This record gives sequence, C-alpha cells and structure tokens, in this order.
Amino acid sequence: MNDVSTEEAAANAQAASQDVSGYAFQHDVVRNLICRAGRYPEIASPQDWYMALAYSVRDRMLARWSASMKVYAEKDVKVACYLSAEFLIGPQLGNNLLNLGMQDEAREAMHALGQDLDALLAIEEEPGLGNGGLGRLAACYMDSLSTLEIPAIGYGIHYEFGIFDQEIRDGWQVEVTDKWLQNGNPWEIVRPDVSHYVGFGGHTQHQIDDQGRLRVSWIAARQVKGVACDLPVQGYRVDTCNVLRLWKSEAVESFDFQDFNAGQYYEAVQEKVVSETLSKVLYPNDEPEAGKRLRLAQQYFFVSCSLQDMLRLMVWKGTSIEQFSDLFAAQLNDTHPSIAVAELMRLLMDVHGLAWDTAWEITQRTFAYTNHTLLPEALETWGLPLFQSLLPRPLEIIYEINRRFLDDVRREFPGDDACVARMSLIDERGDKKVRMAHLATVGSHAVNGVAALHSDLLRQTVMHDFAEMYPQRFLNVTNGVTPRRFLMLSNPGLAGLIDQTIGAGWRTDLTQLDKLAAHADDAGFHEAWRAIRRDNKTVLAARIAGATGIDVDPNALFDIQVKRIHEYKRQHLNALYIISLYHRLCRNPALDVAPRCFIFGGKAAPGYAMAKLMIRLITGIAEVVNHDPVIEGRLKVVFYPDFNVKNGHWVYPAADLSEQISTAGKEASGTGNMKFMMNGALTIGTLDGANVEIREEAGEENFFLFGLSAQQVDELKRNGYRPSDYVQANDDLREALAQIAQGRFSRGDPDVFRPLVDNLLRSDPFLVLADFADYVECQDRVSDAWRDARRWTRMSIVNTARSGKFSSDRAIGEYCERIWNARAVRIDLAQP
Ligand code: 26Q
Repeated sequence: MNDVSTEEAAANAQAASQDVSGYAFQHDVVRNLICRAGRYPEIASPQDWYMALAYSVRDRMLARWSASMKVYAEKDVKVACYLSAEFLIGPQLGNNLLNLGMQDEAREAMHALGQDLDALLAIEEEPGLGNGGLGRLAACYMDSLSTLEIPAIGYGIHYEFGIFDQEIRDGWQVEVTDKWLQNGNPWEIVRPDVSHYVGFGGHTQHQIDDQGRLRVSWIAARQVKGVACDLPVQGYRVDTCNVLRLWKSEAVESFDFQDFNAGQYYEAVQEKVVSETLSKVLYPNDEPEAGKRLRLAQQYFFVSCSLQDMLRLMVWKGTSIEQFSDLFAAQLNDTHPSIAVAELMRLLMDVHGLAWDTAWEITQRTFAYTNHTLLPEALETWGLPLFQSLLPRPLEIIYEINRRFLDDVRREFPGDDACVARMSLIDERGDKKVRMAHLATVGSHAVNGVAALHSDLLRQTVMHDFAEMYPQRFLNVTNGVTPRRFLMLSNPGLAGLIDQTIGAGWRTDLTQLDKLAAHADDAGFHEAWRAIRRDNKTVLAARIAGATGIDVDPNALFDIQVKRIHEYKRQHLNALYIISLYHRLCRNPALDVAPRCFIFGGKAAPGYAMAKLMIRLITGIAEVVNHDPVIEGRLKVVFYPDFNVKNGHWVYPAADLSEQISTAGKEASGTGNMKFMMNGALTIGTLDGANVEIREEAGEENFFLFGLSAQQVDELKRNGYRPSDYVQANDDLREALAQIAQGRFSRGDPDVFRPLVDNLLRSDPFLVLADFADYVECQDRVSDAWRDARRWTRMSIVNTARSGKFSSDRAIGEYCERIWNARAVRIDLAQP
C-alpha cells in the first residue's frame, strides 16, 4: 500500500468535507462530468449528472476506505467476513449521502447546477443481487458492521443479471430481464489485479512426500478466473468504510490457448462461454430446477475466490497460517457458501501443507453458520455424481470429515445406527446426496437461527441430534434491519419528528426510541405523527396510481403485505378475507365498514406455478372489487408490481397495518415485519418467527394476534388435518371458495384457479382454512381499533418506540460478541 497517496487522498477528502459551502463538491461533480463522461453541463442528460454525482460521492468514500484499509493492514485487528450468495443492497446514492452526512450539501450543489437531487435519485437502477430476506439481511449487516466500526469484508457474486423485474400483464406476472449494469455501475471498482483461479472437474493424485506425509493434488479439468469487483460500504457518520467484494467470472486465457493450439477452436470458445456463464445470473429460490450444476459451480466459485483472498491477505500481512482464525471470522449465510468448510481444509492442507488436525481446528474456529429455514424442501443437498464430477477433491475431503465425524457420533451414541444415518453428511437413502446443512454444522463452532422461536425449533427438529451432541454450539441471534435505510432515509418526515421530540441519540442507539413512549398520549404529538403518516400515504398513493392506474384514498386504512409470494406466507389467506369482506358488503351495502386499501407486492419464482396463481387471484379480486359500484370505493385492492428495495422505501412508511400471517413455524424470522414496525405500522400476525418478539416488545395490547401456534399446527397435522371440516363449518369460507371456483375472479373462466382451490380443499399444507375464521375475527378487531383514531395513533407510536431491539446494530453486536470475537477499530480520517 502506498502511504503517501493515502494521506494525500485523506487530506483532500478532509478539505472537501470541511467545505461547508458545498462549492468544492459542486466543482467535483462538474469535474467528474467532464473527466469521466466527457460531457459538459449544457448537454448532460440526467443519467450523466447522476453518474457524475455518484462518482463524486464515491470519491469521498474512497478516502475513508483507503484510510480504513491502511489501519486494518497495520494493526492487529480481526476481520469479520460475511459469505453470502446474495447481497440485496438496494439503491446506493441516497444511502451513501445519508451515511456521509452529505444530503443537504449534495442537494444544494445539484440545485446550483440546475439539477433536482430527487430526480437523480429516482433514476438509479437498483442492484437486485438477491431474492429477498436473506440477501437483504446481508446488506443490512454490512451497513451495521461499518457503522459499528468493525473491520469487515462481504464476499459474494457479481451477477450480471440479478433478480428479474416483475411486470403484471393481464393480471399475470411476467418476468423481465434485470439489466442493472446497462448504464454501468459507478459504485464499483473492478480490480483485475485481485483475481484467483478456481478449478473444476478432473481427478486427484495421492502421493507420499519425502517426510512420509500424504500429499494430494487435484488435477482440474478446467479453471475459471474470479475477478474482484469492490463496492464501498460507508458507515453512518463514522470514517469506517468497509468493502463488499463480489466475484465476476472470466475465462482463463492460457487454457483457451492450449485448446486452440490443438486445433480445438470451438471447444476453446465454448470453454470461455461456460466460464463467463458462472456469474451470469442469480437463481430464484423456490425453483425446482435451480438446484443444478451451475448453481453448485457458482457457490464453489465464489467461496474458493473468497477463501483464497483471505489467505492472500493473511500472507501479505505476514500473519502465520496457524493464526488464520485470529485474523478472520467467517459467517456462512445459510448453506449456500457451506462448501467453504471443505475448501478451506483443501487450501490449508493441499496448498499450505498443514496436517489434517491443525487444518480442522482452524476451520472450525473460523466458521459459523446461520440457518434461515426449517422447510425440509429448502435444505440444500447435492447428488454425489454431480458433486464428484464437478468437485472431486472437495468431495474426498467431505468423505474424510464424515468418517471422522461419524466415529465421534458412534462414541457419543453407542449402538445407535439410526442416529448415525440421520447425522451423516451423506444421505444414503435413495440417490445419495451431500447434506450441506450437516457439513456447515460440523465445520463450524457456532450455529444460529434467526429468531428465538426459529432457533428453538431448529434445536428441536432438523438439528435435534446435533444439538444433543454439541449443545454449546447452538444459539440464537434474532435478525435486525438497518434504521439508516429503513427509517432515516425512507421516512425523513418521521425521523425529523423523532429528532425534535427525543433528540438525535436514537440515530446511533435505536433503543432510545423508547423515549417516544412518554409522548404516546400527547395530543400535539399525535397530530404531528398522523400528519407525517398521512403525507407518506399520499406519496404511496401517487406511486400506486402511476404504476397501476388505481386511485386509492390516503384516508383509508393501508393494509399491506409485501414479501416474496409463497404458499407458507399465505397471501391467499389475506385474499380469502378480502373476498369475504366484499361479500359481506354485497349482501348488506349499508354495512358500516372502515375504508381499507389492501396492498400486495412481491415476486413469485418463475417456475412456482402456485405462487403465480396467487398473484393472479389478487389481481382478479382487484378487477372485481375496485369496479363494483356497491363498494363505493370503500375497499380497494392493489397489486403493486416489482416490489424491491427501492419501492420498499415508499411502502413501509405508508403502512397502517403490516400483514405477517405465515403458518406458525414456517417463517424463520421475517424482516419486513421489523421495517413496518419501526415506521409505526401495527402488525396482524401469527406467532411465527420474529413476530413473537415483536409482540413481546410492543406489548400484546399493541399487536393483533391470531392463528394456531407452531405446536398446534404440528398437533393438527399429526392428528390428520381435514380442510373440508373447516369449509363445512364456515359459510363465508365456503362462499368465498365457491366464487373463486366459479370464475368470479377470473373473468368467468372456472379453470384458472382450479389448482389453487383443489389444493386448499384437498390438502391445504399451510392450514389456510384452519386459520381463516380466527383471521377474520382478528381483522374485525383491527377495524374496530382503526375507528378510534386516538387509540390507533397511540398504538402506532408505541410500536415505533419499542422497535429498538430490531436494529441490525443490535444483531451485529451479538454476532461480534458471541460468535466472531470481533471488536470496533476507530478510523480517523483527520489523523492518517
Ligand atoms: C437455493 C438453491 C438454489 C437456488 C436458490 C436457493 C435459495 C436462494 C435464496 C434458497 C433460499 C433463498 C433465500 C431464503 C430467504 O430469504 N430466507 C429468509 O431469510 C430471512 C433472513 O433471515 C428470514 O427473515 C426469512 O424468514 C427467511 O425466509
């Protein structure tokens, strides 16, 4: 690292950040416009201005980044590495301005240049490098790591195509390719000099070296090069700037060349295409075909690059290899990176020459594993033939880990062969498979679930044997979300009111929001609270009108369910309630119902037919209800297309009611539930995931609870659940299902929803019908509460006041203390 240039950059950045007039910044923007885009102001397009502004902001971060890297290089620090196949980071410009404390300065500078900052913020394409909760969690955690001044690296994949864009045509979801890179990404720095080679296929050779030790070499059939694309992650109002390092795959030239010499030109080109395909596309979850060869290759590719990168940093720092786990903690975000356990063993032994026992100790000390699901169909496994052909050496290592591990199991549970079979890293029933959750668990010193209930169920069910054997290893870290993006950035009105009321201390310690509770009965505060929330609803209403043409009344109760579409999340339970309410009004048009606007958003996996049908059901209900004169606009139903992080910015602050209605025991945590709560929405929900803790914090009187508990769900299923019993017993439910089946919501076509209705009537795996009556009753309690505006506002304030626990800063604090043994390191730009 070159000290002089770092100091110069730091000095310049300091000078610039001290220039409160904003002139220096304005000057930088123009310089970037001219020097990077080759444009002059008079002809610059909004896109040109956006790029120039983004580069100017990036420059500010790079000064902090290099200052951070210099300290990490020189000091004895521990680096937290977050390994994740997904980072759903959302739009960058607004968040970076917020964290740098430059929002006003940037607004003024752009204004002086004749540009509107909001218009520039609006044209930013969001990098959709994740499916949903798990990817967004990784992004929130990166924000908190930097804000808490923890040295950290996020490692992932630089997908060329992220999650698809969703359009609604004729009521159906249509997937459109995500082209987030088409205008270039001003935030990333591509580093061709930071690259690693990753082998695939081929065979292994075993030899005894001159000291009598077994040495294994893997003669790979192909290699792929991974090139680092770095994104700076700026902490909030601190000088720490960490890095998100995403790997892009490239062909290895020398390999092509060899083939070419042999006259195999087309094979060589093919090889190149395959290599570059590796980081091409993010796989949607819930895809039956997603669990295939390319997905495993992606996982190994990014994991191997990341571990090689950590080893390179270690060697560069001059740390001895035995100290690896003192320098790095590595968190496995679900099993997607769990091949890391075998890969670190391979690198330590085959490349760095360590003995098995030493390598294993380092590996276990380095890794920790976060589980995000109990759904058996979502637990990753890979068939042995596929594994063998793609990763022969890692598979050998897995076999050896398993051999030693099963010896331990036999010592722990003597004579219990069934237990050995259950715990084995290899599932031997039917086609043999590698169980990635078992590999991650055995190779880690800590395994955590993502909410208290989830961690308990993990210990009681899928990880029961492991929890018996290693009770100390299992713990809970309840998820959190970043209050920077999801409160300060997206709800500036509310954030300002909170500042005025309790001071700004909550911005760095979210538990201070509880001071708001003292104002929960203050009439003046109520008025201000309501006015801001109404403004937010007006903004969302305008967005809805723009995207769907549907007019909604900001005075209505905004009842919102936004999340990926899945049967276990039960958007169809919500839909059935809307139908029943609609029928009630049709039967008795004079009924006094509180006006409600039901808003849905979320993507269905392209191959998940039932989820797509659930979207069609919602749009079908909207077509009927929104145009029925009997309703007189009292009910509105909206499917807001293309729900993503950016749209979330308008949605969460505008919600009165947050729908968290999954079948108890199925939603590991949920994080949307926390975003809604922070912004003052009340929750209607089951005792599932983090809802349990949300209710504990908010107080049961400020939470609308319904439905079977996880234990009751279990019992009902064990005793033989018969959905038809519930239909028999409930006229409204029968009527609602009959209307769907008759084609009332499918333009008269009775065939459209047949699979959905049949599924509910015959098996209803997620107990929609069993929970229906209680849900309706609970929704009626919601309506009653809403009629009493003072009561509702009080509950809304209390929800925000009690949301402090759900900051990702609290969660990251727990990971640092209980799992990573990582500490804050102060970065001071003024003292390079
Ligand atoms: C697996 C194999 C092949 C292709 C894709 C996948 C895949 C990709 C993403 C499987 C699952 C995911 C994402 C899962 C996810 O988002 N889980 C959610 O994680 C949140 C953060 O902990 C929790 O709050 C949610 O409850 C949980 O559903």
